[in-house]
Amino acid sequence: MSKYAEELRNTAKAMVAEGKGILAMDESNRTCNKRFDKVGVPTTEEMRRSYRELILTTPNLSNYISGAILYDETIRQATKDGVPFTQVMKDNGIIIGIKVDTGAKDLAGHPGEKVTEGLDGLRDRIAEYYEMGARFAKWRAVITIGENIPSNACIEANAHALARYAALCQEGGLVPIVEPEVLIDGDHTIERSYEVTNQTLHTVFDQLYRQDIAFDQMILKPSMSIAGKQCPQQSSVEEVADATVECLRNNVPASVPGVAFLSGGQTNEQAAQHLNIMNAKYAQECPWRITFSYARAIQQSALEHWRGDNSKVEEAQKLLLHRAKMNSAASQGKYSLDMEKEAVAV
Ligand code: 5MM
Repeated sequence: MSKYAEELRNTAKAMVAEGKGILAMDESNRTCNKRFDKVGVPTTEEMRRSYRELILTTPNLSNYISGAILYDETIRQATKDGVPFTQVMKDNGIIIGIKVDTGAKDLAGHPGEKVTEGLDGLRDRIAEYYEMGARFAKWRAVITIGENIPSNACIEANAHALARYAALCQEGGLVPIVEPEVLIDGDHTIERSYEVTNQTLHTVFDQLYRQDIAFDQMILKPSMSIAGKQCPQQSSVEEVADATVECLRNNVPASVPGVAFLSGGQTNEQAAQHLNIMNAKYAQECPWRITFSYARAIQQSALEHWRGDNSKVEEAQKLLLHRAKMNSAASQGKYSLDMEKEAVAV
């Protein structure tokens, strides 16, 4: 048992507290620059710092957000007035999280498939992040659906790495967010998405069990069971919610405190609606909290409004807060599309 067991249990519960979700702002420089490029923001370290300051200084963010996942560059940065971001988060009651994987790389011998790397030196990095105030971590595995993929080799290699990462986190005092993402890209049906997600979650929990992970000291960050973006037959909101919850029930131990979804390229409204129906329909019968750990479905409208213009910071923060509020409502089954009309005066 980890010497941090009690702290880990308490942190995991706080991460998925009623009405709260996790803000993913852990884009690597490459991903962040890609998002900046699309909206014409210069891809410099200073612009990434300014953008992350905009996010972390959003007034009242902690009403809806329990914790935020940072990237290595971000956890070392500070506001323009010199206050470390970690201090801003502590002052605002937002738990500090850190992405510790070093990215999804080509899986040898398996064209079109990826395996996530980052185990080398991870024990020391975890110790450093803990000292800096981090209390949870994240590692994302990427599973692609396509012709004859995913292979068992891909699912197993990623599940094994996730389990070894989770063990190191629990040893070092960080709650592991275990994120096996089945990509939404492609023309696969919802049934195929369910099948692959089911196999992936089954394999991941088998590996977590084999590595002696304490299930009550971790958070699962899965993708939803949903038709591929290019599939001609798109499912209803209810079909996605039903398939997703069924898949979780088949695989996720009751002692896991929370399931915090990624948005995976869904629109803002889709991500909120799916989360909402899952909660409205199933929250009472599910043992874990069902909430969000969205990046794009919280940040995108703010980024598009800001576009690097500092006179727009306050307005962008209102847009960001609005999305956090919508998803908070969805995590309690209290969201409706009408709420999108709530005045966001920008
Ligand atoms: C799937 O991506 C995660 C959730 O984001 P969305 O809600 O937008 O799907 C996110 O935490 C992701 O891991 C980072 O944004 C991207 O990290 P990399 O390592 O790919 O730069």
